[in-house]
Amino acid sequence: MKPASEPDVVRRRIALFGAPCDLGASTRGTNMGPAALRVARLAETLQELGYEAEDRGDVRPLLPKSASPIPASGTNYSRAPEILRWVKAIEAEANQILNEGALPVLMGGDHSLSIGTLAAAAKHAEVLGRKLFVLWVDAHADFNTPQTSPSGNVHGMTLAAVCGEPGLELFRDENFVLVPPAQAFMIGIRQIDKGERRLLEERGVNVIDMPQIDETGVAVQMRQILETVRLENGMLHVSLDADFIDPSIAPGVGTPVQGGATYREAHLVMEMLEDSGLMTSLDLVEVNPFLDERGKTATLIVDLCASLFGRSILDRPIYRGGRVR
Ligand SMILES: [Mn+2]
Repeated sequence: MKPASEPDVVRRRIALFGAPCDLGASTRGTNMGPAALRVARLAETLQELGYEAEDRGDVRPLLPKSASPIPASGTNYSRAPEILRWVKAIEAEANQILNEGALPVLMGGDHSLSIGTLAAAAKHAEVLGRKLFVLWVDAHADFNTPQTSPSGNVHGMTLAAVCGEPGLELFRDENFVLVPPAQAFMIGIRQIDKGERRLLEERGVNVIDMPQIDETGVAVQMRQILETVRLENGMLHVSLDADFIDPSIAPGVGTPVQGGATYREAHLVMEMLEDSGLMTSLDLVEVNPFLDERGKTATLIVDLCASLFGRSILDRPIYRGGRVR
């Protein structure tokens, strides 16, 4: 048997799991996300593309070992201890899947849950002696802390939590492997809070905002990111927030922002990721079926996943960088 670090092995087996939790957001409804992605035939679509794709069902929040300290109430950050119970369950599941040599796909749920998959991916990369890179595909940077966030919503703090920002220690035990901010790339960003912007600059996070995509096209930006990861022999965690895509075609999200990725831009990002062979774990988050129009958003996410896992119009290389095989 080939070791788990062999990319071919990692890519051919996919394990999906759901986390029906919406506690990290102000708007309720992403707890129905896993169900919507299942109805939109996510697992079946991947199977039709030749993958051994297994749906392991939903995780349940883990009981805390000891009573967690309750953070200052008054904002939605008071939900953090309950979110932590979900994060722990997600981390355990993703860790198990990575150890089996499969590619974990989290079906969220709101974006706070990605703390769990990122914790598992960072730990796994460290064991393999490789760097973990993160591609945050989102309208928002999710780099707030309880100090900078106007709402206290944990789904806006995910990357800050895994990058080691103060104020989010609740989510990091002594074994937590941090993601260095310089290994985090963001694409599609068009809404950043004031304090968050300062933090992103200070920490050196690589932010590709929508104006940069307008100027150069998405391919130029993606090629640079993928080349960086490839030259470092990195692992790549992709976190796809449905609000990356323009709300005109992906209306089922709690925090829509105008001016998002078009249908073709979104597919091109996916096609280049597929062509690079670099992705080792994935989140599909923030699909809110309660706000959706006839399953449009879940269907689009599954359609994007088909591109992400190999469906192509013509079998021609699109990334034009080196490929991990
Ligand atoms: Mn997000």
